[in-house]
Amino acid sequence: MRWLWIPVTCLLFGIPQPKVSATKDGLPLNPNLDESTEYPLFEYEDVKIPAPTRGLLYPRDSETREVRSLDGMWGLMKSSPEDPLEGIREKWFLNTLRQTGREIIAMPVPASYNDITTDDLRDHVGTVWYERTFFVPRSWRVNQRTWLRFSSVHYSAVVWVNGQNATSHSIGHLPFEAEISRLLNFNGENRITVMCDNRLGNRTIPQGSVYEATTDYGPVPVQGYTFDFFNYAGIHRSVHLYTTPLLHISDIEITTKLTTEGLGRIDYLLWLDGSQEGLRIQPTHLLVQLRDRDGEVAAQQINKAVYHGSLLVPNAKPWWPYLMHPDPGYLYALQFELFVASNEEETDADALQDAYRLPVGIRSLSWSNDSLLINGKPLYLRGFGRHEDSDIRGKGLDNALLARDFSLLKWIGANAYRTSHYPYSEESMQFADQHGIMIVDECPAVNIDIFEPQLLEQHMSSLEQLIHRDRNHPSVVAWSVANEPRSTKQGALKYFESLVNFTRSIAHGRPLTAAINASPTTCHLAQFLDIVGFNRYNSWYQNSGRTDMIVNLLTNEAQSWRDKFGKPVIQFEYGGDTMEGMHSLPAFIWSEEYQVELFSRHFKAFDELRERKWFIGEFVWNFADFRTAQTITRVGGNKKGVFTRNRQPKEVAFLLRWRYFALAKELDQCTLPQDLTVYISKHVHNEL
Ligand code: BDP
Repeated sequence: MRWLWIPVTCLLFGIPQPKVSATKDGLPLNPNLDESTEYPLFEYEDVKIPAPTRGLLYPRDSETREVRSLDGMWGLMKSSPEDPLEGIREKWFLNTLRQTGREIIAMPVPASYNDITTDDLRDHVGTVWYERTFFVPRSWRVNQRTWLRFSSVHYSAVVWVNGQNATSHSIGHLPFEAEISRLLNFNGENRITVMCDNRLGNRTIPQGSVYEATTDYGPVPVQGYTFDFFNYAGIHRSVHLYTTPLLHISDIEITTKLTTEGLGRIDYLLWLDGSQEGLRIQPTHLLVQLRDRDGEVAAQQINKAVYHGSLLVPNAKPWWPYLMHPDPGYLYALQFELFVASNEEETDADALQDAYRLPVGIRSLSWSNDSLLINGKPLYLRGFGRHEDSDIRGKGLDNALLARDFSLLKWIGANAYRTSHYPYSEESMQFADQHGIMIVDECPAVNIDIFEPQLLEQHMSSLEQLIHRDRNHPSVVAWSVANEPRSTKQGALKYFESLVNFTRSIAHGRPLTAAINASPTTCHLAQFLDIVGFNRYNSWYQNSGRTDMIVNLLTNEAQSWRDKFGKPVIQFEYGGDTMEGMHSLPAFIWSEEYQVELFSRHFKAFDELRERKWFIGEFVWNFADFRTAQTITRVGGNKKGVFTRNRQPKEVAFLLRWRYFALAKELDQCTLPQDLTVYISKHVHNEL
């Protein structure tokens, strides 16, 4: 029997279900999938375009708003894998989970739940229930609205506050929120209950399939998936409560430009929410101030139009990527103050209705058929594919790890990374803005395979939510619509044409790309993109052990992508698994020496390609070792990291550091770090 399931959120709220035929819906998506199977082409006229997301501004304190973290220890209870919806039937959310009489364990938030305990929770398939209590101050009752915001729960979540449904969401790695003012108890304790479901099916992003394994103890559901990272689950990022005034700024969209004369321009759109019943407050005007790093006002205006406007910034300090300028990642604070006053110029504290400050980098981004440019200067991206992954906490947000990763990125001289294979934390996007690290921002569509309209709707929604979340970040230089989809299949053509057309309509000034592993002659996706990205494992999955074939194979392939599509080309993945501490001279696969040799031959190919002008970047796979599902090709996980899982360098890290700084010096005249070379002898100057 195959475990046929539909998203819990649909069951609960009566969202109409797609017609499910057992045989078709049950098409397996697991490692045994027959790659040659072709599926019928679908007519996409019926596909529902996702409605624009609104709200979800990152929670920030201000004189009109208060933010509280609900991070910390929560309680967690598993439901039976054979009956994941029993808690819904039995209404577990109406009472404390303790009332069920089952075991409740302490579970940190944020964290994946998988690697915290010593039992079978790691491989649990189905639902788990989280719970915690909290208080809110009485002052929040008067003229305030209270919002509950989850930065990410993987894969889907249903949320209750004091037993009443507050919200639900599916697709991991993306934020969601709800106003909960009416559900709160201001005179005592409050309780949040979250049901989290980790199951992936044919219509989830990414796809997977739950099948039944026959074990010595009877049948058990098992989650199958083809992507190469562990399907960690749980409340992965922070949970916040925050308040807003009754009428407040609910959403902001900005676009920046920089002229060659150094004049900056910020266009903004604002959304206000005053949707509470009986609310009759009308804003009179908006005071917009742009403050520089020292808090000085660089530009300002009073705007009676409120919902949109433009600021001109003379002598703007541009946002530059790391190593392209001595002062990279320059951010201003764009301060919006909304007034309800008798006089349309009045800006005193009593008339202030709401205040929100958005960090803003001023830069222009443009692209052509040959290049990608920031502030008119062509970019050469040098960086990594990465994962949010670490020991014990899995995919849980960890600020110490985040800070360490950015130290390493800067130490090694990288100027970019791709958020392979899903949106990364909002905190990491803010870090990237601050440090000038450019982001190729990828949606969670990894290895998608069965191209159906319902999948397309989810896929479009994941991109819509991602773009909505990240469109104001200066660090985002491209959207990646997928990683290694089965883009040679017949159904892929229509699917990707629809997907890309939709994404282009909301792309907010960024080019579209993807990480493709098909070939230029068979791929149905590349023709729709602005930048062609490919993944290729020369001398690893192909021609293992033969580093002497890399230069020809790689330069020929890149040239074919260029010849076929006439677009800028980038390599998003190359690399080889390397066991830290394993040595072999001459080099042998899995040794540190082999990784060094393999990288060095790629550098040679990249340098030949750079001369052809349309080759715009090189990304290593991967920044650090990471956990995968259990398979005989992975020793404790994927070991293609330049750094180990606990963020220490392998031998290749020092070579890559030379390479990235050499490129930065050649292209952007950066100063080399003092410790790039070590003293050897007075006759040898190991300098670039
Ligand atoms: C690529 C995938 C990536 C894998 C990598 C590998 O995009 O997710 O981890 O291969 O096999 O095809 O190491």
